[in-house]
Amino acid sequence: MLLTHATLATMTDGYGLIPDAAVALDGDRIAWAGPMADLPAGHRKLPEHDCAGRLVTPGLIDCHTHAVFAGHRAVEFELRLNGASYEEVARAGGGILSTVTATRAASEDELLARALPRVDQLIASGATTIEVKSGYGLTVADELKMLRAARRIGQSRPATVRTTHLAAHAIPPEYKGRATAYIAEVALPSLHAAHAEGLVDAVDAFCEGIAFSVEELRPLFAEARSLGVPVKLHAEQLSDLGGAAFAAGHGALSADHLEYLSPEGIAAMARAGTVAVILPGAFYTLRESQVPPIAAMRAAGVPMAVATDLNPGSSPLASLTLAMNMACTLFRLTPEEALLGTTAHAARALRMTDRGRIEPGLRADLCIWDADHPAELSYRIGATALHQRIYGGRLVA
Ligand code: DI6
Ligand code: FE
Repeated sequence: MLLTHATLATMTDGYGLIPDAAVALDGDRIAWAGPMADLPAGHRKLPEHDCAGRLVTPGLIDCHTHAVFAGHRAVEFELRLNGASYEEVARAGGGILSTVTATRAASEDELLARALPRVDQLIASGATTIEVKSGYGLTVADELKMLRAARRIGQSRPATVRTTHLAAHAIPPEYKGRATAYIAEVALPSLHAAHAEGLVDAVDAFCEGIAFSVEELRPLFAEARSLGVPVKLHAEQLSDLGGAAFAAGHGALSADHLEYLSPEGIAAMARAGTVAVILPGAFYTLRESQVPPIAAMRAAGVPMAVATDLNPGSSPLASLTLAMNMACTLFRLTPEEALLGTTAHAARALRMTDRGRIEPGLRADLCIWDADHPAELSYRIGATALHQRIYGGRLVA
């Protein structure tokens, strides 16, 4: 296929804008991209798809979601707006553990069926690659069930799914006060079993006062390293526990959230090349007031990605373009940084070197937008300007 008359944002150097451009696709790969006037004769005979001046970008990448879960937390949302505190909600059986209870009770098929409509919303906002974490099972069997359901999303939809083991997300009631035992008896065995089944693209954990400390996570990250699996970390979301520096010390692909990131954490991430994944949906939902240190990360050259954090508690957000809008308005990212955050930098956060930019040899995952400038993707609130996606070289909805 040959895309013609595209306004191309290659994302190779900032936006990497090319007006009146062509993109030649060969199977599931990009064969050539550049100005129409320079199109090599060999590509001119390909079946043509006229973009009529529309913006064409790499397919968007959501590098942080918890899209597999059962139940919802809308009632808890309402209780909080009627004055209940987060603690009261938790005592009444709400909070993250209510999602764990619902997820344990659901079958793998049910989890898949509930995840697909959410994934369809992400796809409708331009996603072609989606990362999905476990972390609501918290037993060996239930973590495996979540990861198997997550893997099947990629077989059911035209999108690539990366699965992340997040057994160290919360401490279930049966391990209350025994975080170290939980890591030894559930997190490590579930990692081994899931890795043996080919279900683990990365290992993640929640480093926080209400979850796990750096010391408690050491054995998990050591095991991930010995299995050759990359790590990432939910770090500095609600407080500064030194999680980002700990993760960077393990060569982490990313550290995520980062509202309370310290200058030492920034320096460690810059040294290790760890991507900062910015999650404005959780900031917004929790009415957080501490903004991540965007200017300092920018100055230190830390690459920033933007993701939805799609989950039932802190971020029921299923639009990547809305996440980009929030990153700009709430965190002062530029629209160019926001789009790098859902393309080139998101690919890096997933260690996927074959996507996120429009360049010969990379995967032909593209979005065609009803827009003529890439800033429009971040500028609109909620409405999506997606015209069509191309996934693996094929036009798809
Ligand atoms: N940080 C979050 O914001 C989510 N997980 C995490 O580690 C919250 C997940 C939930 O509330 O269900
Ligand atoms: Fe998260």
